[in-house]
Amino acid sequence: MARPRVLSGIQPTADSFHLGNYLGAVRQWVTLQETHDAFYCVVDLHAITVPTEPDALRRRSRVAAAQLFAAGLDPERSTVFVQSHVREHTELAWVLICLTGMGEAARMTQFKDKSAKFGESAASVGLFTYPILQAADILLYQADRVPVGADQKQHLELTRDLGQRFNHRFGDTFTLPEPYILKEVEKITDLQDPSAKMSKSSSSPAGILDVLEQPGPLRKKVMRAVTDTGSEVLFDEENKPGISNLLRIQSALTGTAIPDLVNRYEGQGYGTFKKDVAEAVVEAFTPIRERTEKLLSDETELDRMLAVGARRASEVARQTMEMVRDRVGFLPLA
Ligand code: AQP
Repeated sequence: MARPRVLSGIQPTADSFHLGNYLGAVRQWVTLQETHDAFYCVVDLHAITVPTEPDALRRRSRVAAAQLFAAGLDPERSTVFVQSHVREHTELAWVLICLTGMGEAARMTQFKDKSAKFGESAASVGLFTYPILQAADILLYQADRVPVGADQKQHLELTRDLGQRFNHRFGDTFTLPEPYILKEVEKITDLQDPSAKMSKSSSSPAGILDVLEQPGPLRKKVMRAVTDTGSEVLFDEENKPGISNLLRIQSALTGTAIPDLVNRYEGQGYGTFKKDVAEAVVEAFTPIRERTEKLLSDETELDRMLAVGARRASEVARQTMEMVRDRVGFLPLA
């Protein structure tokens, strides 16, 4: 029997992924390649929905791809590619845009949050249609599952709605995907503001732990993470959001259940606990940083690996788009 298919993407919007991207998404991607037919892309078309400098985009796209391989994606088992290399993403997005209501798109909270930064009238139409391009990314590959953090739940619902609408109007074409969200790591929060998600674009440097950061700054940031009043290491999202976030991180990185961590640090205060969290972060990130640096030292080879991924992805995307063109009523090219 064919393996279920998984697809996910990550934006090349910074010079490093952060701990939220890693725990909420990339680490799951690595696990899922064992049991799924896996497609993972660096979504550079999404990155240009906010102003982007061309050289930075090129650099960050390679850095993103290198981190994916360095984190454990195996090019033999996973199809890793850059979104703009597969033209069908934008083509399908257009068809889906024409099926989306204005009100439906306007309800997407990520647009509201991100456009608030520029002022709604200065935000691009691309930012407004971002979730529809994301729906195209997923439906194009007939994905069964999409591993993401909690922030993407609403976009996944839109993807299912659009897939269903297309199927209903034009005949069965798309697989309807299920989100794959690990509750324990669905939202890693900012170290300085535990009410906000850790984010490439909105966290302050002190609030974010970058995968490619050196051990020194990583340790410092964990030690300076906002903690809550009191001195006991307890999991209490409401009254101790800072410590609870660190417990979630420590549990995910060491595989130790949160109640066991709470027992271990009983009576020890925040200092010892934070030191151990810092070590767990350094231990997880150091090998990924070293492998990323190695991959980036040979751009020709990295670009070749991405070209292999793009060819495999294009094969699937082309088949889906052929079906879509025919069903929508576009004339075949004679
Ligand atoms: N804090 C987080 N906790 C858990 N999962 C997270 N993800 C992002 N932040 C957290 C998940 O990482 C994947 C890739 O994210 P993305 O780069 O496509 O964009 P994003 O969700 O918008 O992440 P950022 O860091 O906030 O990026 P910018 O600032 O560029 O928009 C997704 O699966 C996401 O859920």
